[in-house]
Amino acid sequence: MKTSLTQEQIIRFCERVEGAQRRANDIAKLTNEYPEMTIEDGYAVQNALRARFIEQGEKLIGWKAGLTSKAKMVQMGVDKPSIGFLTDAMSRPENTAISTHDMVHPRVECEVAFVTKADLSGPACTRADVLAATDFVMPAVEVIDSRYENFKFDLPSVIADNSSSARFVAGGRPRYVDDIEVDGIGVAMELNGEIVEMGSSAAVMGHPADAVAMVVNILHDMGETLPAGSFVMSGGITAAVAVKPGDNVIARYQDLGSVSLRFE
Ligand code: 0L1
Ligand code: MG
Repeated sequence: MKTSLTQEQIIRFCERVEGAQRRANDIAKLTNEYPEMTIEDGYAVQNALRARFIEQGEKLIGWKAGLTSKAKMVQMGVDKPSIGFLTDAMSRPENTAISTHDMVHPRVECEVAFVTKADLSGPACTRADVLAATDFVMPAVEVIDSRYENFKFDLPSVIADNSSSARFVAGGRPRYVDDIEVDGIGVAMELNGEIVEMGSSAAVMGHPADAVAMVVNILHDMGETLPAGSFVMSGGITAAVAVKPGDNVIARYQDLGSVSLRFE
């Protein structure tokens, strides 16, 4: 990928984003300082962040597609999806309390996650390739947390902030893709016992496997592939919902069971 940022600028922005993530403090979006920042520049900062986390001992376990539904794009005022990396440190077990103190302004969203059994590579990865390489799908709730002031950003800035990745909880009932309609999974999100969001997995780019193919094709542009055994979240089906200490969230999925989280 061709970047307009120098290596020194990439490191400086990476350190700023890492500091905001580690200290859970908000920062101005990077394009305030560098309005010419491109999507490729955003990925250069994200890649530097990934290298730093791995150097610090975190393990890359997969990827996420972000901003893949109309509801999410409208909510965040952007017109294109993005990707972000996932490490073991972001994973939380079901039914344990998730602290909000180490996040700026967390929100939750319901997603379909894919676990792969074969390597996938671009540049022309398709829905069929993804489905053939999928071991199983399972429900997941992503806890996103933009480190930008007031959750306001543009695409290059949010990509640099690892597409707002923070935590995720996978659970429910894993299913083989041949046994269900992956693009017809109804979902309802309950917050403290009240349904606050409903949707269908078709809202994710028409079919969640298309979002995974997009991840693979963006990885190709960065000279990378998706290895077998990866965990990939395909993107929020509905708009994201803000959470605070004391909140209980249950995401109920047609055919895939449910995922529960609580915040403290
Ligand atoms: O997972 C997502 O869709 C989040 C992507 C980044 C945008 C946001 O923070 O809402
Ligand atoms: Mg998401």
